[in-house]
Amino acid sequence: MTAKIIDGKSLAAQIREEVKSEVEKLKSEKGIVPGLGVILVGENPASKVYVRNKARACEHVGIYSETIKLHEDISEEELLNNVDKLNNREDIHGILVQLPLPEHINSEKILFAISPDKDVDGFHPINVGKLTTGEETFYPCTPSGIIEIIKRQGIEIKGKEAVIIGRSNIVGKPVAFLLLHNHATVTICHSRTVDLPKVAKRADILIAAVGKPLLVTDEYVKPGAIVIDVGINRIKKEDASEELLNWRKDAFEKRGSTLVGDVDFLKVKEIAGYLTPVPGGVGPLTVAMLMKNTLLSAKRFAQVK
Ligand code: L34
Repeated sequence: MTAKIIDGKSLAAQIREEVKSEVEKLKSEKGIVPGLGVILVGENPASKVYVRNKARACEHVGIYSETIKLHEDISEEELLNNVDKLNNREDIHGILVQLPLPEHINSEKILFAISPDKDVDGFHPINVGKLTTGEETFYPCTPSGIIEIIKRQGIEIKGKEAVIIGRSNIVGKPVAFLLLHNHATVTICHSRTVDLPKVAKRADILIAAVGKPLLVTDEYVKPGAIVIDVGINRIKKEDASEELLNWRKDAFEKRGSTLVGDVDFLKVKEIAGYLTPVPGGVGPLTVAMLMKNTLLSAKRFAQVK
């Protein structure tokens, strides 16, 4: 069996088109343009790419966006001031502070300072609480992107065995709740899980979100399962295997490195039913779901259903 490779870019483009037409409607009917404020601290090259992708997507769907670039050495207090300014602006409906933040800053403190009504990342404890009880709120973008990927393959989640590898607050835990609300039987695995391959192999829906390059091999995968790869790991040429060097020849020649997921793509595609690639899988969905959340926030402020 060879897996269907899921094209995250085209799914994201579909979602963007849906958001775009709703944004146009909100503009023409209510005169409201959704606005997103993104705060980027420091010079992390991956964060810069992701934030640029978010700004581009906003432009595409007609959302106003502002990226506030702050110096690596900024104090916690100054960063909080910047968050507060966005909290108080009427033209900004969504606020996002790109993670990771520099070591000297308490990320929790910053995320908790974002108004829960503008928290399009869904990281504020009020919104985390609502997610766990199943109330409508902003759901974190990567987890809700994963649910969209599964549903848009025409796969029913109800009654399925879902196994998540990774228990982070950003992906593992929230995606577990979303799958549970969709009536999957959910298992969360982590570094202390005994016999991980055996547990993973139970899954009809397997989600890898640990940040360990190529961890999930064919031994972890039940034939026909849908495998969602959330990991984004940059591998330098000197650390790459012979197989990877051949497979990603172009990337290594151009940049001296390549991106791989937590899933050993070449092995797993021979056994899975569906598989997301890295790049071009979950990443673009994360950005698309942010557009959806920002639109939702603007509609809420305008009290539009
Ligand atoms: N606050 N911080 C906050 N919210 C988030 O939702 C994120 N995340 C994660 C990191 N920090 C965050 C993102 O935005 C991961 N993430 C993210 C966003 C976009 C992409 C990947 C991760 C993305 O566009 N990926 C593309 C291109 C990858 C590349 O060329 O480097 C892809 O095809 O995977």
